[in-house]
Amino acid sequence: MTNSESAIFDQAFKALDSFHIEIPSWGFANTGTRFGKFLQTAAASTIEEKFADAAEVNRLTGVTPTLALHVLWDLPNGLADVPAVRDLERRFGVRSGSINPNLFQDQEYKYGSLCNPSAAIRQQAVAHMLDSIEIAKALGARDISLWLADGSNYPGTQSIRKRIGWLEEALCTSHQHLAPNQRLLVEYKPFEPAFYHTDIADWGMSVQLSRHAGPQACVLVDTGHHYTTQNIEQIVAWLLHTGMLGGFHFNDRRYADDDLTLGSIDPYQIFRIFHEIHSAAADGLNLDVAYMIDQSHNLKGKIEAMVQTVVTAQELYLKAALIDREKLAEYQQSCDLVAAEELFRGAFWKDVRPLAAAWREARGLPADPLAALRENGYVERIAQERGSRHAAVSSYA
Ligand code: PSV
Ligand code: MN
Repeated sequence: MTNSESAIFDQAFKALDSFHIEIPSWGFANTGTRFGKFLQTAAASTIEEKFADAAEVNRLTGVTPTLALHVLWDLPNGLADVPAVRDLERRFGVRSGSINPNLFQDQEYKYGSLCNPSAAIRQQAVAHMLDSIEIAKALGARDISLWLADGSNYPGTQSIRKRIGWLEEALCTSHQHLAPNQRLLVEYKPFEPAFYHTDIADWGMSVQLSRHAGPQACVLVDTGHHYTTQNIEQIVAWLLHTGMLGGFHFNDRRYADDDLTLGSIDPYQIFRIFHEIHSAAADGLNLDVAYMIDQSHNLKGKIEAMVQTVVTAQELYLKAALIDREKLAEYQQSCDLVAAEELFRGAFWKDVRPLAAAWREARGLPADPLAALRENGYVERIAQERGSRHAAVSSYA
C-alpha cells in the first residue's frame, strides 16, 4: 500500500468509527398509507420484537446502538413501561434512543395539541410532553424529539398568531423540565396532516421556537419535510453556523413525506448534507448532531430495508468525509468553478464500498451486511415464529 493509499484508509476508518445512526422502532412494524397496509409476517408487533430486530441490524452493521421510541406506540402505559424497556435493553444490547412524544393520535387533538384553542387540551398535551421527558430521564435517553402535527385546513379558521404564543409557552414549560444533559429537538414539516397551515412549518419557525424555549432546544431536520426544490444543505449550513442543528431524521422523498429509503431517489442530496457537516467540523465548529432514520417500509422487507439504509448512510458519509477540503477551499477562493465542482462530484462518484468493507472486516463485522442478513436466515426465522404466533392468536380469537 502506498503512503497516500494508507492515508485514505486512515481517514476512512476514522470517519466510519465516528458514525452512528439511530434506527426507529416504527421502521420494523407494519405500516402503510391511508389507502391500506400490506402486512408482513416478519414485521414486529411488540416492543420486544422491535428490540430484537434492532439488535439484528446492530449486529450486522455495528453502528446502530440505539432505538428511537414513540411513546404511545412503544410505551402505552408511560413510565410504568420503563422497567420492561430497561430489561429489553439489557437482553438485546440496544439502548433506548430519542423519545418521541405522540401528540397526534388522541381524538382530543382534532384541532391541535399544544396549539389547540382549548386550554384544557393544551394542558393535556403539555402533560404528555412532561411525561415523555420523565420517560426519557428514566431511560437515560438524552433527546426528546418533538414532531407537532398541529395546524389547520382552512384559511381564517384559526388564529395563527395566538397559536404561536401557545406553542412558545408549551415549549418553555417543557424546556424547564429537561435535565441538564437533555435536549429538545424541534422538528418542522410544511404540510400533512394539516393542509393549510402547519404550526411548525419550516426551519425558521423551529429556530425561533427553540431559541425562545431555551438553550437546550434545537432543530431537527427531517429530510422528507421540505418542498421539492428546497436546498436542504443550505438550511443545514445555516443551522451549523448558528449552532442550532440538533439532528436529522433521514429518509428520501420524491413527492412529499414519502418515507422512502435514504439515498434511493437522490443520494447526492445526502452527500451534500454530509459535506456541510464534515466541513463545519473541519473548520472547528462544535457539533453535536444526532443522526436518526425516520422511514417506514411498506413494500420492502423491513429489516433488509433498514440494513440497506444504514449501509447507504455510511457510504454517503464516507464519500463526503474523503473530499479534499484544502484543495476545494483553494478552488472556491480562486473561483475555479469547474475544478471545484469536479473535485466535489469526483468524491461523490468514488466507489467507497471496498473501504467500508475493509473497515467492517477490521471491526469484526460482516463485510457485506445485506448479504450476511440474507444468508443468516434471521428474517425467515422470525417470519415463521411471528407468523405462527399471529395464526395462533387469530384462531384463538
Ligand atoms: C412525521 O411525518 C414524522 O416525520 C415524525 O418524525 C414522526 O415522529 C414520524 O414521522 C413517525 O410517524
Ligand atoms: Mn420525522
